[in-house]
Amino acid sequence: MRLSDFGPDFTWGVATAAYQIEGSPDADGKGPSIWDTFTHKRDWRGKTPVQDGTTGDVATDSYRRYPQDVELIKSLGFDAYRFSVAWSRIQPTGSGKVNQAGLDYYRRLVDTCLENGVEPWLTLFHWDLPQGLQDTGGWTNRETAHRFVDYTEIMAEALGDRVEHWMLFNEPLNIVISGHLVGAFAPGKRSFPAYFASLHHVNLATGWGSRALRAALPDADIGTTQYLTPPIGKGPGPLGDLAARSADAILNRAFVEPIIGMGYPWEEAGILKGVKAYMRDGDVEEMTADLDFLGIQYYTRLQAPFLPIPGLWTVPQFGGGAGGAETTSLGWEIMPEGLGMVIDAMHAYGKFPRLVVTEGGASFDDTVVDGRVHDPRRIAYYEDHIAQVAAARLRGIPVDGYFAWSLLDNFEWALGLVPRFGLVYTDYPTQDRIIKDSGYWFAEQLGGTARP
Ligand code: IFM
Repeated sequence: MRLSDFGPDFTWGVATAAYQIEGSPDADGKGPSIWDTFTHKRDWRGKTPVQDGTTGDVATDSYRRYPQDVELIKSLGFDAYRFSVAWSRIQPTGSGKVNQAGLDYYRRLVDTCLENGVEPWLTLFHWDLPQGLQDTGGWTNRETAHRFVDYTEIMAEALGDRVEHWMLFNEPLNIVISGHLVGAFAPGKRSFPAYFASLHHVNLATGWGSRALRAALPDADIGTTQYLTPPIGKGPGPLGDLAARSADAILNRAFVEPIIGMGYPWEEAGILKGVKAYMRDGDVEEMTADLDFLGIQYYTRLQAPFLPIPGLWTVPQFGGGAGGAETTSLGWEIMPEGLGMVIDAMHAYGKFPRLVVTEGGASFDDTVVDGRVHDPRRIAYYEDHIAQVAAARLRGIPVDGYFAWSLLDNFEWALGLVPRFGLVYTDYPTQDRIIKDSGYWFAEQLGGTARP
């Protein structure tokens, strides 16, 4: 299989997110986000919630180095760049007055992409909620969904003339479960009420935001992205099946089904009935989004040591490879066929006109040797996962894009700077970018100019 076999209408892109790459946390009037607050928190032992104690204060310094990054994308042969906007650069407290300097930054970034023949794919929300909104409850407050609509309208008005592809949310699962139930991500909440409320309000914001975008930009290509996993229960026989079904309801269906008009799957996971306390009449219709595509983000399957009692459930784990399967440096099982499974599952709803793989990638312990980074396992990872996309297309499923996570090594949230997901190695002390073999692999196939 060659990447060119996918034909000229298939989009090949790379993805990043604002907090993971930009740095410059208070440049040009930016307000603090919940990730600025979270990464600077200390517990009584002086420990931060980030494993290696780092923050996104500098990250890959892309707020200042974006021209170089866009040139890199072009040299690797990609035709699209998926990035996110830091809401608190646009509205420093999350509501009210617009910060023109913040808007200007994204306008410059978009223009630089267009000048380089790279199509901008803009994600409105990739987890960095303005702290000002967190101070009034964040996603546990229904008002935040209204503020998201205001922000969406501001962005549509500012960049709608030059950005065609829009995504509302990045992986609501991580906002809701990692951020409000497990507490491993900002805002670090650990409560069932926070989980239920944030789940519902993010789903509501997806419906409202999609219609606001459509009204402002009738010709735009509108999507949203979901973290998806083919959960496979650990228990034996029927108990394992029960665990798998409840995991599927909690991890996948609770995020996908509300936005396609199906409401919450509480018949499979009774615990989800907790959402009812936050629902108002008509919300099932309100959550239903007007989408052109669903963005699929797939990395691994989550192991589900779920208690096999409907409604009772423990936190899913990133498991080591089952039966000795290969894992990435984070211990995530490498299971390419899982991508085919989630593509099939999303297609089976019959509700998404198109599917796009908006993220896929792997962290390995890359090192620089004589100026080169040899990462054959990442190349194999991409080959095997992209083969799943090719197979899905042969089954007649309209998957028409693939975005590699990530352009360059960056700040991996609660794991800090240690994990390396990039096609390009970031040497943090110097901020030098070194193209890895996987980057050259894409460049060679996509007609990019980069060569070792
Ligand atoms: O780095 C993240 C990204 O922000 C969202 N999707 C998963 C990636 C790897 O963990």
